[in-house]
This record gives sequence, structure tokens and C-alpha cells, in this order.
Amino acid sequence: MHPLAQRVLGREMRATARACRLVDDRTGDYIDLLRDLFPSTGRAWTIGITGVPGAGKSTLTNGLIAAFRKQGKRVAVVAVDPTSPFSGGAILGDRIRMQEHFEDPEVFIRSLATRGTLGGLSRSAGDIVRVLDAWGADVILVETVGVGQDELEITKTAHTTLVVMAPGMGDDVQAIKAGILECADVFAVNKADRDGADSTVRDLELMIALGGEVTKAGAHSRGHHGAVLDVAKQEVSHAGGAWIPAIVRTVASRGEGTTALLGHLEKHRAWLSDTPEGQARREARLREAMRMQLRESLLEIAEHTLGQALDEAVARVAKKEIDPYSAAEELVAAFRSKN
Ligand SMILES: Nc1nc2c(ncn2[C@@H]2O[C@H](COP(=O)(O)OP(=O)(O)OP(=O)(O)O)[C@@H](O)[C@H]2O)c(=O)[nH]1
Ligand SMILES: [Mg+2]
Repeated sequence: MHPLAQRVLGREMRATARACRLVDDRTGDYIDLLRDLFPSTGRAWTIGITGVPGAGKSTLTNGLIAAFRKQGKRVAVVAVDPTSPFSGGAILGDRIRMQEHFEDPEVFIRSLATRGTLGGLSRSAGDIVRVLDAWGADVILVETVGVGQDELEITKTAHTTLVVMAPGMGDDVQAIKAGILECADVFAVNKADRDGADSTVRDLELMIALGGEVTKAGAHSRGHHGAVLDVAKQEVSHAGGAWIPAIVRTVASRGEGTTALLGHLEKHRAWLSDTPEGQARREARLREAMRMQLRESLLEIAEHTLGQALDEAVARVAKKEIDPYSAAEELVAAFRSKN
């Protein structure tokens, strides 16, 4: 067994931090480490927390940590900052907001910097979640900044997804609704102490009511993501066992609404484990994670196998000697012949 794996399973904080770093950097024998940890995973409940910048995700996360700690649960937090690993701003802010929990040996907080590759961020996040699962976390909160494609990918690997909104962001609701509907299980309308919370709640209610239509349109335009969307469509149209996203008003800075929020998150967790629809959703998400892993692995193998040929193809396309479609076909043929 990987020496670090043993120590992660022994719940050593320092070793777990090192394991996370190894996995985040993807250096050395990190795959061996993940392989050894895998049998001890599957126990943790992963909650993805996403939403527009400044909506109050970290403040809410902080409240949730406290609530889970009260229940005696071990909590891990992964703060994903897809902007820049060097800006440090958001992460520093998160650290300040969560610092009361830094001394708690039952709380593990880890920031994750982005890596350049497409899908790299979500894969790293998924792998780190597995490390923390093996460490013995009961709950893993994954906070991502923003609502871009990367964040949606990350939330797809979570069991339960919380989307944090704040008043006065109506236009953002419009802009992100297709993506959000696919993944939101619970909405927190935070900063409910401010004007406009009611109208944000109404926007969301309307969006959920129209959900079937929106999701259908989404499924049409993004047919290749079929598996996940089909499940989403079912949830919306089969009212019986369907999960209808809950909306909770919160004032995170005063800890208001946290209990109600926790209640809805727990309901969703029960739905996942106790209903056929919930189980189908879990499977769809596992499949999505598998596809992500496969995509990266295949690309890595292909790049390795093709080596020079890939660069040559790029050069030929640049010189317009060949179109990119034919070049890709040639590369696939070359790859096939070598395997
Ligand atoms: N009035 C009010 N302010 C709040 C509330 N919740 C959080 N804030 C404030 O809003 C600001 C942003 O909160 P964060 O928790 O950092 O928000 P975030 O979504 O994590 O922000 P990023 O990670 O930068 O995207 C902070 O100054 C909070 O104190 C609330 O319920 N009401
Ligand atoms: Mg934050």
C-alpha cells in the first residue's frame, strides 16, 4: 500500500494535506495513492456549493460547517478558485471567513488552485474529494466560485448541489438558468435582509415551474450529454418521485436560515438513497465522473502515442495543407493502427 494512503486512512491531518497536494499537482505515484484509497471511499456525502461571485457562498459554507459539527460530523471543505492561483484574493477571504474552524481536528479545509487543462479542475476536485472521503469525512463541501462550465462539471460530481443566489442578480438568473437547472437541487436566496429577495424567489419559482420546458430545450441542444439530461428530464416531468428544487431564504452573515437549509439538503440526501429516481441520479453522476476520467485518460494516451504526429498535424492545419476535421480523422486512424 502507498505509504501516504495508510496515513490518510489513519486520519492523519498532515498526511492528508500532503495527499491532496500530490493529487492536485498530479505528480509522482498519485494514481497509486488514489487506487489504494478507493476501497475506503463512498461513505461521504458531497455537497457542491456554487453561485455568482459574492453571493455569500463562503459565509453560508461556514454556517453549514458549524451546523454539521453540532451533529458531531467530520467535515471537509474544498474551496475551488478557478480564477488565478496567484491572485489569492478569494481564497484568502474564504480563509478569514472559515478561520474559526481551522483549529478543529474534525474539520479539514483545503484550497484547490486551477490547472490549465479542460476538465482538469473538475477532475482534480473529484480526486481530492475521494482523498477526503477516505480520510473519514462525513460531509464534504465543495465551494466553487462562479457558474461557468467548470463549476457545473464539478457540481455534477457532487451528490447534492446548492446554488447560492442573492437579490439583484436577476439577469444572472436568466444567463445561467439552463446550466443551473441541470444541477441545482437546493437554492439559497441569501442576503434575504436586502431588498429584492422576494423577486429573486419568484424568478426561481417561475424557472422551476417552467423547468420541464427549459430542460427539454437543453437536452435538444446538447444531445451528447444524454445520460445526465435524460435523468434530469425525468425528475421534472414525473412529479411522483421527482425532486423539485427547494428554495430557502438565508441571511448567512447572521446565521439565519441555516437550519432550514440543512433540512432541505438532508431531504435531498434521503431522496437520493431512498427513491429509484434518486438512485438513477446517483448512477448518472457516477457515469459522468467516469466519462470525465476516461476522456482525460484517452487524451493522455493519445497524445503519448501520437507524439510528433500531433504537432505535425497542427502545423499542417496552420498552413492550410489540411482541414482540422480530416487531420483529426488521420490522427485517430494513426492511433488505431498503433493499438
Ligand atoms: N447583507 C448581507 N451580507 C452578507 C450575507 N451573507 C454574506 N454577506 C456578505 O457578502 C460578502 C460576500 O460573502 P462571501 O461569503 O465571501 O461570498 P462568496 O459567494 O463566497 O464570494 P466569492 O467566493 O468571492 O465568490 C461578505 O462581505 C459577506 O459578509 C447576508 O446574508 N446578508
Ligand atoms: Mg467564497
